[in-house]
Amino acid sequence: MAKARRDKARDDAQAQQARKRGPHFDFAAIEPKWRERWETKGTYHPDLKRAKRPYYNLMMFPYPSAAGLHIGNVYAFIGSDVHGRWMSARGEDVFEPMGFDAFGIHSENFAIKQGVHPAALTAKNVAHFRDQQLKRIGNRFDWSAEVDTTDPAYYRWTQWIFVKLFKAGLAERRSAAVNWCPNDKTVLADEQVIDGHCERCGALVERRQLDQWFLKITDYAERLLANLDSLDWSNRVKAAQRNWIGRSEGLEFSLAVAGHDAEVRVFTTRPDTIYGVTFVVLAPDHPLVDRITAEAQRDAVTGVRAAAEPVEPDATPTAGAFTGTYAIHPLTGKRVPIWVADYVLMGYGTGAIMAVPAHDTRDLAFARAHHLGVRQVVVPDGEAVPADEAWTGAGTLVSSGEYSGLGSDEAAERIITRLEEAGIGKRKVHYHLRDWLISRQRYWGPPVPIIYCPDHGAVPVPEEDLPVRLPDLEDYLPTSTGDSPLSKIPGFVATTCPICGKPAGRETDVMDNFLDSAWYFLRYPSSHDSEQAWDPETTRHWLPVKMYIGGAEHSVLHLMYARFITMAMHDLGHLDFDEPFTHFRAHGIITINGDKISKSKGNIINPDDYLDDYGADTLRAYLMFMGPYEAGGDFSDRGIGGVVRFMDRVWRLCQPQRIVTAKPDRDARRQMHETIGRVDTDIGELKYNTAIATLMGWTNTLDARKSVTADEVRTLLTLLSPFAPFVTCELWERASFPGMAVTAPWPQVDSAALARDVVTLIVQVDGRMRDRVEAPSAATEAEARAIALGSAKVRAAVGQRTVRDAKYIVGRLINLVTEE
Ligand code: ANZ
Repeated sequence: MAKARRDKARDDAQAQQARKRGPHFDFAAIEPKWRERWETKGTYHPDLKRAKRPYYNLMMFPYPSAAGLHIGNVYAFIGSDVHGRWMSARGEDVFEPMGFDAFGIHSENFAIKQGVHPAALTAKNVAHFRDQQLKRIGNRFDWSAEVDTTDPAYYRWTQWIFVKLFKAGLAERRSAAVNWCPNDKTVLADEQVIDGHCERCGALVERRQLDQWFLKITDYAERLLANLDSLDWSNRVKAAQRNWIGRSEGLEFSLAVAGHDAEVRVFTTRPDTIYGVTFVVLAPDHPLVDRITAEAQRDAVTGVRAAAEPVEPDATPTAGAFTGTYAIHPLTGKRVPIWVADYVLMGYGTGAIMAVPAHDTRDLAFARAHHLGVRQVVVPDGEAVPADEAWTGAGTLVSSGEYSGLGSDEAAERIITRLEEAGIGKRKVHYHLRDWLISRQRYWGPPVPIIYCPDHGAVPVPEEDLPVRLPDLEDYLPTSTGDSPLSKIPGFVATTCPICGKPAGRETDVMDNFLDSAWYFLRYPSSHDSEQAWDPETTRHWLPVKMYIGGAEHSVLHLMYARFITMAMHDLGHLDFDEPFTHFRAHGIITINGDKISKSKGNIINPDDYLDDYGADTLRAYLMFMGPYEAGGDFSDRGIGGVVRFMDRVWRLCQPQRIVTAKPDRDARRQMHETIGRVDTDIGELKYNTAIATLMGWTNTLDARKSVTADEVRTLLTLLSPFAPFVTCELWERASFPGMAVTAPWPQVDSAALARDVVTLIVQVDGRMRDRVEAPSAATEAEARAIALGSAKVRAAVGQRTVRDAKYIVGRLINLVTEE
């Protein structure tokens, strides 16, 4: 008992201590009061049908983990909210929804670890995220539009999108060598494999040949690339997308196979190096391998095929075998050996290459390992080639027959034309982008809505029968055979063919949760619509999204998929725009005392503690003050102190007894309007840190005076409200201003007020600068002349001469012109 009491006393003292670090006003009472007020008034709920100036302000919805929101999420959401609040103050009808991306392996793996059903875990996590965390951070969320991707009322439409894509030929099932994570027991999309390892769990990924569902995003490669030019997105994200799409122009041509009635087709981006070909390489799973491999070489080739694993991008390629067969070089007629090696991938280009070791690093490494020839055909202009390296740049051709002496570009053009005319080659563009593999042999996702009929094959579930509900399974653990857990449920699998009514079986794979998040922004404005995925009119009203803010780590996954789904839905007549986000900005990331945030470093920051100790406004202002929003910043306990003092100062300054009704004098007005101008520009450019610094500076100036005017207090509270919505509303109310700080119109800069009363004039005598003098900004020419002549330096320069004329630039300069 005594110990428990002692512990409690200690805890109380600590809590007290913690509280003292925060601002002195009673934020714990102020926040719930305003939260409730905003909710009752529907302050953040725009009229989705009739809003006059719809402005869709989107942020990336979280996946609700058991650990709760982390400080990085909070940083992202608050920065986006500041933009939304600023836009709202500027008169836009801002729609700022929030939801939960709650399907997927993350949630499922965690559920398995905890021994809880994913549905139960998800419900609990969602409630915690929404009620304990998101509602406290002070964002202007419109909760009436909330979506949860695991809700059948949502995933019904995810399945509907799949059916639409299937009917349009954009979803197809095919056997493919896929990435298999032995730890997560599921396939992974190429994008989820980082340097040969599972992006999520880090396990070494295996290759398996399996039947899988793909969405044909590659049909859209060119458009996904071309449209980027017209999007106002962070440049680094556009660059990442361009790189991921990987457009590559080159030549595709065929080489005859000696002794076989066959041809090898290769793709090269360097036709100028064609005379340097010393061997040809086929991917291990290239269809020609079996046909052309000589008996004596069969074992060696089979060995390579069996071992073939995805090659890590930078690994030195050495594994390979000679097929015993030769190809005929189309220009020289010489025989070059055909090899099989795993550094050539079946999934890119033609799955076969002409190898030019003198000019390609990987070909050179392979040639060295297998003692194959190296033949230099391009010499760099001016630079010396290191003897042991491949020269991969352009240059002048040598040892290249009639093309010797030409530059790389011209030679390439002529060689392409020649092979085209000979009918064996073609100019060709290839893309690195792969089709999107969406089937998962897991439980926690929307089932792929397909039925297999013995007579009709894969038949989509009729739209009116959607959703195909995910059954409530006791045993939802993944299997190691590649079969999904749903295949263990006869009651789920057994169904009838929608076409002929004969017994049929359901597809048992579920869909990648990147499909859930590829369209959630289309659902928010229509979240209550039970008849359709989105209401066309509401969609037209609100979309495309005006501003999307999120992490750069989603550059090539989520953002590419969302663009693809939007384009496809547009082409199928369901949307009248084909790009979902006209503006996208990537926010920076937060470090903690200079370190990356990570569990292993033990430096996880729980935003709840800061909300408890400092309140939402101070946490918001501090996070936004840490650095330019697009660059991120460093979180430290020391740094937050300055923001606490700032908030306390604002609190004291804006108390009713200090506010006078007089108009601010000229100087004070100028300061106020300079502040408005700077804060407005900085918020617009997401430079929240300097906006806050400007407000701090102005607050100090105001606080040095005995009283402040109502104009100044109103302006300060409005400018600060995007960062600190609660306390600004409270002070606004105490000052008896009408309305609320968060709905007050954004102040406009009065440029007349910016003029300074006194300016420094440069005084020239006959064009030479002689002095600087202070003069009223509105001084007439005669006044300015008199003031200039008041300077001893100027008088000395004029000497005995008389001033004949003057050139006067108001506010800047006066030039006195004397007689000869
Ligand atoms: C001959 C050559 C000579 C090449 C040279 C390069 C330099 P990007 O830019 O990525 O498109 N390649 C083609 N298909 C391949 C495949 N399936 N697996 C592995 N490598 C493949 O690269 C195209 C170049 O990568 C092609 O041009 C080909 O090698 C190789 F001095 O052809 B090159």
